[in-house]
Amino acid sequence: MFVDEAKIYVKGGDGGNGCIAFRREKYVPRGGPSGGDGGHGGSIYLEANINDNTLLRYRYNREFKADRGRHGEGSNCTGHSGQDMILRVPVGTLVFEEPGGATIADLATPGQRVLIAHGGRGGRGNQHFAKPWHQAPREHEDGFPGEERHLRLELKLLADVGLVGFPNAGKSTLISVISAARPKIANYPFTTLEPNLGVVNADGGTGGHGTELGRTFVVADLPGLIEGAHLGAGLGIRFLRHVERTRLLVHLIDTSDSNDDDPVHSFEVINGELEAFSASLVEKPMIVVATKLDATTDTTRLEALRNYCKKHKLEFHSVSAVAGEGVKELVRSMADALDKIPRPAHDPTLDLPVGPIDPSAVATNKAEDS
Ligand SMILES: Nc1nc2c(ncn2[C@@H]2O[C@H](COP(=O)(O)OP(=O)(O)OP(=O)(O)O)[C@@H](O)[C@H]2O)c(=O)[nH]1
Ligand SMILES: [Mg+2]
Repeated sequence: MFVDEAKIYVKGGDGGNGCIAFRREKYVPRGGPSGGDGGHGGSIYLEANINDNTLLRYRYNREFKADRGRHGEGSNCTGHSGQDMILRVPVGTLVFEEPGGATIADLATPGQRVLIAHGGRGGRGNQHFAKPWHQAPREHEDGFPGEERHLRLELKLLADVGLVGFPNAGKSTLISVISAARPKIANYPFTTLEPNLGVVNADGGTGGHGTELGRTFVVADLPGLIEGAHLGAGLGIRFLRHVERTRLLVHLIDTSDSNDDDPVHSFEVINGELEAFSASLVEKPMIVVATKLDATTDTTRLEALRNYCKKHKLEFHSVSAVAGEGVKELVRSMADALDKIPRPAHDPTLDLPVGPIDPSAVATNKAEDS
């Protein structure tokens, strides 16, 4: 199941209380205060994990509390600190504060880690309150509470190219021939219910042993759009957030004999839906692709679309994913187009300071995987 939104509650561990104690030992009269400090509470971090691609694990499990620090003890013993907790999220997860919705972090690079809930500091024991004129202090500090927060996690897949179009346009078939992705392909609308990602190599090599790796980019195959999707028709437009971060849209239109819709009208309908989701989507560079060339004997619709694109200065391709015709050229054009479009700059204000991490917590977390 693909889950791209989750709400969680996190709470750093409370600090342990400081202790009141006095040194009591034979032959040591008035041994002085010896109350140890409380341990610090564990903190909670989010970490972008390359092996996750959904927020599913936060669907049922929403509350996370880090360990508290242990209380201080006599003989100046400091309490143990609570273990830090690391929550793994897919790369591309945005973190928002609830309520208010302020953006806290954008976990866009694999392995990136941000601190989302500080553990509370441990309280000081009575040893810290001794003064020359106050040698038997009975004061101590309680531990400080851990930070608590309600957060909303939102996954926006990180892909370079987004495939959009009507259902059955051939989006999944295209991604299956240009990448290793193997989405379900079938001759009925809404075969694809959730986005699929595929890595495409533009310059030939497969990346296998002994082959040259050329330019590579990530393509996202999206569920089909229909007229009125922004009003909830079909699968709606919610999943379009996954193309918000792409740099290039590839718009597929079936101009084969089996589809007698006016391709120019289809093109405009889909563009209208993209615009209804966000104006930024229609401003993205776009390549228009007429699909199923092998099944096209009547080329009037194909030519009408070609002319329309020429008039509107849109790059146009016609391909057959099944027969392989034009696919290589299309892939190369995608790579060429991407070369010209700069990657969006990373927003440095979203880089939260990452505090020291309890190494034992990291070790435990890794051990869980193996
Ligand atoms: N002849 C021919 N058929 C194709 C070609 N590409 C796709 N098809 C067929 O068109 C149908 C729909 O293909 P999909 O790739 O599932 O279409 P889609 O755009 O992913 O559809 P949704 O997931 O429903 O949005 C399937 O029956 C494919 O076999 C092509 O190049 N030539
Ligand atoms: Mg599909």
